[in-house]
Amino acid sequence: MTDEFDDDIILSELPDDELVEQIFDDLYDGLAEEIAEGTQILLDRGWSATKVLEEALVAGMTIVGVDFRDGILFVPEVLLAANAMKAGMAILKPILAETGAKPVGKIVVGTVKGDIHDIGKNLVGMMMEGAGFEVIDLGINVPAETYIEAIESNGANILGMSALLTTTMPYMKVVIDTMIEKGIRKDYIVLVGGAPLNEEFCEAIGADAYCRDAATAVDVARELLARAVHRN
Ligand code: B1M
Repeated sequence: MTDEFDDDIILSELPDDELVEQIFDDLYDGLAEEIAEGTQILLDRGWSATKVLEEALVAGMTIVGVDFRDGILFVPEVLLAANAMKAGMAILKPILAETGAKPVGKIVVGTVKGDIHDIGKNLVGMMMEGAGFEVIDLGINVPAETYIEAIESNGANILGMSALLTTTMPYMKVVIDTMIEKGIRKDYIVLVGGAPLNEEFCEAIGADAYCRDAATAVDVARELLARAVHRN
């Protein structure tokens, strides 16, 4: 009888570099349990949550993205990879969101209408919580009215919008224009992010800042909030 488990890899026995390679493979194959296990092992070995996130999970997802673009992977496979990534993020979340301080500000986040990518937006939410912000997460496919209702009813200081598609990023301008029409644009800091965006786009749509990643979003939010407080 052949033992089908002969080839099983024991994640905890791999050195760090091989474990990270294995995490890339497991993410690619959408293996949520293995991703959760690998994430926990790296943390137990003293890796910081940010290091695990950047060097294992985000780096692995980048490989998935390249093969998705090149037509090697398709939507169902990428969805599995995204779910596996979320299993790792669920372990990191309490660590990234750990804070004893009272909220330094309130941010409403959401992925714009027409767009269902939420991994980057979720990361921004986690890092913001970790930095002491109160986060109101509106989820995906968010229309302008919902963003505006949420910032007003929650007394938020910041609106953070995410878009991953070149076809949905222009919707950010619709939201900002609606805020202008309502005369409330200047009452809020508007941050935008997502892989296809850049500084020029941010400027063109009238947002306050483009955040290339979640850590930048935290730094920029802190800085602009401090400036706004000093102005008032
Ligand atoms: Co999509 N997809 N996808 N997808 N997908 C991309 C974005 C794409 C670049 C893949 C590719 O071709 N290489 C491509 C877009 C091309 C383009 O527009 N130019 C694409 C496409 C085409 C599509 C579909 C149209 C495919 C189809 O159906 N034919 C479809 C669209 C669905 C829709 O939204 N209406 C689609 C669907 C999907 C899945 C559902 C399968 C899945 C999403 C699952 C989910 O999110 N729950 C998916 C995925 C996973 C991806 C890739 C592979 C990975 C995205 C991701 O999670 N990255 C992606 C390829 C890629 O980006 N490499 C791709 C990891 C994440 C941590 O990074 O989201 O960039 P990111 O977030 C970063 C920063 O950008 C920034 O901080 C984050 C953390 O550092 N940031 C912010 C993001 N939002 C921010 C907001 C802020 C601040 C910073 O506010 C303050």
